[in-house]
Amino acid sequence: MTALDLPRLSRAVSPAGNAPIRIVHLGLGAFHRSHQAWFTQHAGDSGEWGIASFTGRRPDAAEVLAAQDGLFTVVERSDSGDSFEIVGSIVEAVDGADVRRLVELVGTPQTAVVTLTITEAAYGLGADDVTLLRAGQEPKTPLGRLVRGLTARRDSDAGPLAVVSCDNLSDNGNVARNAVGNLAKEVDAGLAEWIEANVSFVSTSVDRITPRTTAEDVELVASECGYRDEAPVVAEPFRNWVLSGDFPAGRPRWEDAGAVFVDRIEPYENRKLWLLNGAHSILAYAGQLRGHTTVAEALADPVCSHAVEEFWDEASRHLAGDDLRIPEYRAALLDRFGNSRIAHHLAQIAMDASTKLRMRAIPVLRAERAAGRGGEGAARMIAVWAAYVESNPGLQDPQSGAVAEANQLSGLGRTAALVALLDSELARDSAVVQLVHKLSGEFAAEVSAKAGTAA
Ligand code: CS2
Repeated sequence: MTALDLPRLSRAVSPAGNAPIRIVHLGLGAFHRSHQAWFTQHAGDSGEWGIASFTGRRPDAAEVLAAQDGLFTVVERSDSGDSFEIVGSIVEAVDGADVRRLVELVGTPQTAVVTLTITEAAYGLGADDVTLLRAGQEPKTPLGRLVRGLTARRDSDAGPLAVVSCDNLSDNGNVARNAVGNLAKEVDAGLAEWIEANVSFVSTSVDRITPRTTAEDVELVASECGYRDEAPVVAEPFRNWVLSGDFPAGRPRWEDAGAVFVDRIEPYENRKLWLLNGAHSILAYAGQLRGHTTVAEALADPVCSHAVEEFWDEASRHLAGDDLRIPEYRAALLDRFGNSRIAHHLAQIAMDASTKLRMRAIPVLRAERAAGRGGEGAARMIAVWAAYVESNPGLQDPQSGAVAEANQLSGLGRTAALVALLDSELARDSAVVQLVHKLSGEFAAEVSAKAGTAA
């Protein structure tokens, strides 16, 4: 019997999930499924909370999921083995281009929460959408589409709701508030006022390492579970969700699944963005330059792990509060990154550097310099990116044009132009530019020496 003879996962195979839609999600991808969908399934009142999840640029993920009634398998992958669970909290999977359906759902009082995983880069765009929204045409970006949905909600008097950003940005609730508010203001001042009064922007810190699903994972689910799932998602056992803000129309009891609600999110957010994501970015550029493919491989290389520890020492000085338990958090990260059964590809992490490093390197670099220190660890994160884009000029980035222009320059001018994409003030500080330049040159020289020895 081959996998094709097995029944396709659907409600005929598993009774999981058929809750009424009360959550709308923008950004249907693997992380949304291993995180928010998983937490919703594990809330004590999950039977009352179904998710309608919309894709971003392409319809594919919605088509595959819709063909299996929204159901998918979470493969929880630890060092010692895999466990499998069918998640049924996504009750409708929709092509993001179906703005009509989004408008309908956001416009109904039953919808209480809109969650977002639209990538860090998507909070900065929208100029084209202003024109489209003004002309009454269908917007193309997730936030433009959300603004259209919120217009419908105001017009139908459907009441307040919560928008929950689950992207790796510091202060993501406020970033979302400003991005949505500014877009709305350009289109309709009254709408911006309505949003200000009726939409609660919740800040969150989200965490679960979720590598891309492979053909082997699809095969594994078929052989272990006895059904065919074209869209399983693989994730580490660890998961974490810290939230701060109001839910004026209610929310699932995510705390039953381990989510934590706090008054001040900043320390948790910084801990995760700097220690986990910051280390990821160092490993992505330094690791690939040194010939590694996955996080676990890069971490096993002392040059890379030393750079991570050095950055962690710096970042930790600016993470105050005993409840953050930094030593334990760092030890847990080493375990999580070292999980060699999770093939987390460095190339996936390397993308969108200019947005990511602004959150991951710059705050630590600034804090170190304000304290009278050099900030070598944070500067090295920028330095390895600078070295990486020199040999990989095609790296996906929202500022790829500006990266290419910087690459036309040489020496300190090039380094300053790259730093300017992250922080214009620091780019004018010659000590910072010189430090990044020196570290970058040293790293590139070491890599080519290694390549020379290997040849
Ligand atoms: C990673 C994150 O791709 C990246 O930039 O650092 O996706 C990371 O794996 C998640 O934030 C983990 O929760």
